[in-house]
Formats: sequence, structure tokens, C-alpha cells
Amino acid sequence: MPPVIVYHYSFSPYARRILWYLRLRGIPYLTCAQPPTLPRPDVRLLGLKHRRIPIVAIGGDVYLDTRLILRKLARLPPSPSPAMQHPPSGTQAAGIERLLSAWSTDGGLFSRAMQLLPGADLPLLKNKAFQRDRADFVGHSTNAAGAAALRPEAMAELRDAFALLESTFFADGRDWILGGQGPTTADIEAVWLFHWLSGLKGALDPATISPALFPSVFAWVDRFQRQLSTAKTEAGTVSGEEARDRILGQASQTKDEVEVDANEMLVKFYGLQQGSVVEVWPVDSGSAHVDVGRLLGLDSLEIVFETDAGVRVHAPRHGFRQRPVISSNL
Ligand SMILES: N[C@@H](CCC(=O)N[C@@H](CS)C(=O)NCC(=O)O)C(=O)O
Repeated sequence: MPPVIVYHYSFSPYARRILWYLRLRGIPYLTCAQPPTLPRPDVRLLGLKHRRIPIVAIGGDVYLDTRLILRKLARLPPSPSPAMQHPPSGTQAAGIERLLSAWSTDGGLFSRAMQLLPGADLPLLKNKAFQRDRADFVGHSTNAAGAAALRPEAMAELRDAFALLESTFFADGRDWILGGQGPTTADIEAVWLFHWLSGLKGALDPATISPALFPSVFAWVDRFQRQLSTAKTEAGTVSGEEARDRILGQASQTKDEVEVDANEMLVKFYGLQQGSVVEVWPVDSGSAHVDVGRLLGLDSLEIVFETDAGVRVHAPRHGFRQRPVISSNL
């Protein structure tokens, strides 16, 4: 089993998706604790400017974006895993899982959920340095009055989301999104925002969203939490230097797995080749943080590049942009 290292801070809901998956599958891991705001020198040690959390190393490979990370973790033994199964590819269930992922991340639910964070109960939100940091993350600044004005609209969007789950998936009394005896990755794709908000004092307006109004959704969140409480895995901690050394000390398990696909439109458009110096960045958030590296592979699903620290990094094509760097001293 290649060692898994998760760079994260404890209140990151995206990081929890990964930590829950590891725990429910019983995969041992190490965490490299990160501050909630920049700078993050441990990430810079990997040669990365990427600001989003989590970042996950599996052996000698580093992965960005939880959607790619979950796909890669699925390949760790035992595969197929007895707990926390992925719906088999080519099935309607796999389609549902993908759509739930698009709903929560690309569909804007996460951004709406952030607008519900309760300023009165979370002192960090009032901290000026934190506000500046998050303005860099989302690409614009919001003052307290502006944030308060967004709450009613965000609450209505989240009510729609609770209502959708209550009145469709859970309308037949099932325990899990895809039915069956236990949670699957479709539950992870769906539950994380509901789990996050329902656990945050002051986030939800009880007249709009409450266990009385959406009993099945709240019961599902509790059921998921009970599974987490009984699941066990080994987890340790590691410093940034140690994490970097461990990653560099592991042979890549994916060498030659992703090649520069000459038929990819982007490859043809820019005339990319293995070794081309490329810039890579996410388009939806944290976009001001552009990484540069030597291209190792690019296909329909991911781009692989090597940073100046010698680290092999994978980013998904979906939600990321890539282009060649005309002049660079790499
Ligand atoms: N699509 C990304 C989103 C990750 C994301 O937005 N993470 C948040 C933390 S929950 C973040 O990076 N916030 C800014 C920061 O921590 O610097 C993923 O799936 O990994």
C-alpha cells in the first residue's frame, strides 16, 4: 500500500470528503497539518503555488482536487473495496454519483453554503487577515453587510437542495443515496455540505431548514456520522519536510500511465510535447495561484507535470486550465 499523505486543516469540508473516505475504507494515512490561510510553506516545498485544500500524496504522486483524489484512492487495495464502494462504472448509479458531485461543486452549492457561515458564531470570519485571504481565494472581497444580504438567497438555495434529497432519493425510506446496506461514494458526494452546515451552530435558519422540515435528510446525516464514529483506521502526522522527503523517496506508481495524448485537442492546439513547460491553474477558485512545471502527461482526464522541486503532480482536466509557458527558466 503506498503511503497516503493528506495536506489539510481540520475544518475544511472538502478535506473531510477525503478523510471520511480513508476512514470508512480503513486506509491508513498521515496528515500534514496546514494553516487555514496562506502562506503554506509545506505546499511550497512541493514546488506548488496551488492554494486549495486538500492536497493528497499517494506514494510518489501528488494529486489536486478531491474529485481526482477520490478516483485515485479507489484504486488502492483491496479493490473493489468491501466498504465504501464506488458504483460500478457503466451503471446508472455511477451516473448519479457524478451528477451529485457536479451538483455540489460545479453547481454552486458549496459557494452558497459558504454564504451561510455564521459571522456571529465563528470569530475567524471577522478576522481581517482571514477576510483578505478568502478574497484572494474567491476572487473578490465582501464586507459584512454584503455577506449578510446574501444569506436569505443562499438559505433559499440550500432549502431547495434539502428538499430535492428529501423528496426524491429519500422519499422511499431508504438509508443511503443508492439504497443498499451501507454508504457508497455517492453518499460522500452528496452528504458533505449537509453534514457541514447541520453541524455548524447558527448556519441554518431553523424556520427554513430543520430536522422537522427535512427529517429524512437529517436522519441520513446522523446515520453517516454514526458510520464514521465506528469506523477505524490508523492516522498519524508528518511535518512538511518529512512529507516532501517521503514523496520524493517513493517511486512513482503512475509512471507512463498518462502520456501526452497527441490526439487531444489542447495538445494539438498548443503543440505540446512531453517536457514542454506548462502553466496549470484551477478556473473556479484560487485561480490567482498558477503552477509551472514540465509536462509529463495529458489526456482526457488529467494533466501530469513535474514541479521544480521534482514532485510529480496530477490535476484533473475538468475545472483546470493549462497552457504552455513561452519563456521560463525551468
Ligand atoms: N474543487 C476543489 C475545491 C477545494 C476547496 O475549495 N477547498 C477549500 C477548503 S474547504 C479551500 O481551498 N479554501 C481556500 C484555502 O483553504 O486556501 C476540490 O474538490 O478539492
